[in-house]
Amino acid sequence: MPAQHARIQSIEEYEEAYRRSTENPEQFWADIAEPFSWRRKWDTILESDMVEGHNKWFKGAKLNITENCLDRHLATRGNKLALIWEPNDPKTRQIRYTYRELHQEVCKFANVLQNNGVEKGDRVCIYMPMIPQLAIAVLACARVGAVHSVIFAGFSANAISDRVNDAQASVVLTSDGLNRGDKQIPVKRVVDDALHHCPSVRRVIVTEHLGWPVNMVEGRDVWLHEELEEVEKTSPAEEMDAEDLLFILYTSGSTGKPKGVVHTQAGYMVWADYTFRNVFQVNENDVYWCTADIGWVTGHTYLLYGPLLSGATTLMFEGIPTYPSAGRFWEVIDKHSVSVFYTAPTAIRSLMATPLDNVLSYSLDSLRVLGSVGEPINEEAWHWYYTHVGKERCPVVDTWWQTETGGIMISALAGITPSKPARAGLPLPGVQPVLLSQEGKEIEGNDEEGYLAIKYPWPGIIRTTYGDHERCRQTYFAPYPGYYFTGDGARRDEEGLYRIIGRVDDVINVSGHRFGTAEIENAINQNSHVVESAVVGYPHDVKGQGIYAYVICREKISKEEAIYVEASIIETVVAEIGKIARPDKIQLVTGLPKTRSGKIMRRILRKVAEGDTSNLGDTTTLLDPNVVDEIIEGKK
Ligand code: 6R9
Repeated sequence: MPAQHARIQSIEEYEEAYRRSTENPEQFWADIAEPFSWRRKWDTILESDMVEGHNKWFKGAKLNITENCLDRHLATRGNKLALIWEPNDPKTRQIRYTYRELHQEVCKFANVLQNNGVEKGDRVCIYMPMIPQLAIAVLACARVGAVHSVIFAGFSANAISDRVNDAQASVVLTSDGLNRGDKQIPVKRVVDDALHHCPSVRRVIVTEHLGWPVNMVEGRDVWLHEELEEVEKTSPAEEMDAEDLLFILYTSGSTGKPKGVVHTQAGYMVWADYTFRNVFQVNENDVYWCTADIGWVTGHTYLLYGPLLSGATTLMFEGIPTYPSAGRFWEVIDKHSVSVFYTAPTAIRSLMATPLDNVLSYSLDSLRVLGSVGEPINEEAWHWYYTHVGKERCPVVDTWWQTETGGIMISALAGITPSKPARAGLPLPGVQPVLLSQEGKEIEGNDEEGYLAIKYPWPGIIRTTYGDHERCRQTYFAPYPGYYFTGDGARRDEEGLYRIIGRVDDVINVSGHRFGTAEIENAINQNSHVVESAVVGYPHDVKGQGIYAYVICREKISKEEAIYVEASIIETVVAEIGKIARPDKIQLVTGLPKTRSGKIMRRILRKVAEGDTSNLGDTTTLLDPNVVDEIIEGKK
């Protein structure tokens, strides 16, 4: 029998765990799952069809994930800090919750949800800033068995209504407003706009945060603090089946609208906990800080579920890295003695661009482990992070994973398996990565490159795309039947460590946020000036990739008019998706390089956007090769 939630502690233990996870995966995961708190154990460990994309883990088991995040810890960790909340403005009050207090807050919120008619299986959309009530709301949904769908609070009203309608949510949780650096944003107003087009929503529960007056719709909207006045302090957790839905999280792909990635109860729980514990090597006294917003998958798995499942202390930050100064991250680390810090390369690069004193004036003594996620970390950023933040004594874990994988797939285990600049490293136990050729043949050996796919299911694998399993099958399982296809290209270096190269599909990664080029084009095309557009990514010093849009307008636009037209296009994208998808460069063109069959040759557009026009490759299949010269001349 393995020890309670044992952790891999040496390279030999890693190798042994990896071997066991491939030789007998079912026994391996049964052992890992054993110490959780189950209302009923499973009948089978895994039922899998990797051609159709049907995977069921721990079938027949019954549980509630919040009993594992909270109740299970009360006896031994009741007075331990579970959640530390650091506000946007360092001069205002931080808030701390012990496990006992967080448990009570979640129970109270769960009772509010039930008093407002939320039942097991209902979808609840959450559009909230990074305040404690967001974390509590997510857990409260899980406690009552509602499916949470968190929408990042930077998305526009249109993006919200698309997501609310796709999930047919009956309840929306929001706040009056949010702080972002020196700005304040009226969140409730955005929700009100969105809900004009959402007939399924019958209740909106509003958290007071800024104390702003908001419009409350009679019969639909209620204040959280008023609802909390009358509720009980305890709430029995709903008993869930292993494969009941836990959450939906929308993410962009190469075609169509964002899709609702679905994760379920037991597999996600086991995967979140296992990966968190082993990658970050968190100890009982650590203070762990993941800077991601709960609106993204990193916030779900590694700010909330992973740390709480492991009984760790997790820090939640409302603000941004540059407010009130570019030393804010480092100040928070010193203030709370953060020992494990997990952030994104884009944040590191933006801070690298500021004077070094911003980081050197903090001690950062408490740090022990550093993590990176969201996009490839370039060597320069890796070295800066390792040297100036980690003082060359903290291992850097470069964690590769995706919304669809639920948790970390390829990464060093801090201080145990090799960590090298620009390498995610070795796969976690349970993960069987392969490199495929375009034809789908497995590429053997090291020092090779190919499409990254996973050949065996792991507990956190995507279960479906909400309401449309065919889309899930088409996107992830049909490209190479029998494999989960990641959409990323990768290289296995001489030592067998994986290096992620980037997307091989029409997805771009801007500051760690995924967008489909088609999604941004659709938004641009909503603008009344626009006939057609083509969007590509290009290398950007801070964001990783920037958004470059080529746009054909209806009428001829003079140089003077162009400024206004471009501003209007940006406005349209902000309204359709949100500020995070704003194009960095817009080039008005009269034509796009198309083949005779009408396909846009994006390869050429990418080259021009990169500023590399020396070798555009074969352009003989173009309908009108002159278009290319015009585009090169007009490059921004
Ligand atoms: C967790 C998360 C997933 C895509 C993924 C890949 C890129 C994430 C990375 C990385 C290189 C890393 N990505 N982590 N690329 N090294 N350590 O980011 O999920 O938002 O779904 O994005 O991000 O391209 O396919 P998600």
